[in-house]
Amino acid sequence: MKSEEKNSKNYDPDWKPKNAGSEFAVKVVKGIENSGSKKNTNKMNTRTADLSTSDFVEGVLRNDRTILARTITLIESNSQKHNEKAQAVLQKLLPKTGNSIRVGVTGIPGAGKSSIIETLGLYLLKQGHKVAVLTIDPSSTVTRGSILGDKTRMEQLSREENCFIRPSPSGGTLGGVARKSRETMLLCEAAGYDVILIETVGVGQSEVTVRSMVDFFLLVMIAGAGDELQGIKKGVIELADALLINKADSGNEARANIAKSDYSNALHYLKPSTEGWITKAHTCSALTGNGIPEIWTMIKKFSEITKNSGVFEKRRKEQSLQWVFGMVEEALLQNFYNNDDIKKSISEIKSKIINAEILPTSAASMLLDSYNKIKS
Ligand SMILES: Nc1nc2c(ncn2[C@@H]2O[C@H](COP(=O)(O)OP(=O)(O)O)[C@@H](O)[C@H]2O)c(=O)[nH]1
Ligand SMILES: [Mg+2]
Repeated sequence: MKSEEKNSKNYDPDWKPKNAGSEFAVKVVKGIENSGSKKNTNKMNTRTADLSTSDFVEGVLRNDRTILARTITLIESNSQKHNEKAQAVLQKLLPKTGNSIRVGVTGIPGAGKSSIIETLGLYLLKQGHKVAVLTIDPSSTVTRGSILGDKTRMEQLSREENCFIRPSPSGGTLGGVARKSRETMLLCEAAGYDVILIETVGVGQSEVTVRSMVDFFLLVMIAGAGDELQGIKKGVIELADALLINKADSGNEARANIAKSDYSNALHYLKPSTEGWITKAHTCSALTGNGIPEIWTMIKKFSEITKNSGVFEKRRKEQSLQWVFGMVEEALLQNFYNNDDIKKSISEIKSKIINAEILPTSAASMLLDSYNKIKS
């Protein structure tokens, strides 16, 4: 792997099947990581330096997969120089974005998210769609692109010419990971992918983040495991547009149906995630494919209903605003907490707060006052 990486700009992803030949279409372009290795950064510089903004733009528009992957690497870079170029590319591509249905898939590890994406993805390709699969995993700072630690699940899908799979960007906060994924989503749309599937790891905040970037949100569950065991909170169920009880196969069908009716009952008392749409529970099997075409029928129906009512467009607009202010908040917080004077004040004030020598409100005022002084 090492020498292969050295000699080629692209390398095969971890999940490439052992005996796959040239029909294996997916390549991964090495991204910028928090590995501390200068070598990587230099490599990135030489690789991107020879491409102009219009090279990137035109490459993405004609769905040149290598250029698309390189453009994603460019937006994932943390360097200021790359960032400016990335923004210029995105700005030019903006009119070509938005023409897709964006679907988020969440659920605990092992529920079958990747398997469902693979079965659904293959089905969609047969229907003539072009499918991009992204993953969001804020914890994958060093794994360099294994899909949420599961290397085998999308073997078939990753061989397909009309499918583009991009693992979670590495490094940084959830906000940083989400920004990169949002921009990657736009690039994929500009390249003509009309279904974007985003897999998330269920680690609290990431579901909320993915909900804020998709049109339709699927929650994958398994029968027989209690809610607590599945780490599924009421709040997460309320984010979902559909609940999928997966693995309804191999003698597990009856339990899946019981879970389905349990959740259906519970859903009556919860607020639906999308205005004008009733969230329902369904069973499916990624293994046999049962219930998978129905997921797509449901998503199409959802799209039709929400587009007619204006809810679809309204949500996308709100998401854009949320995105902007989310980035502002993230930048402000970083600016505050990374400031040396503030760091010093915080460490001084901490013990006073803990020992109840000072009121929390006064402590907050003091910190903000000193921040305002630094800024003025
Ligand atoms: N029997 C059965 N097993 C499944 C099904 N879907 C996934 N699995 C298995 O469950 C495990 C976890 O699946 P995976 O897709 O990696 O889950 P993820 O962590 O949610 O992405 C794997 O061993 C799959 O083969 C299904 O529909 N039926
Ligand atoms: Mg997975």
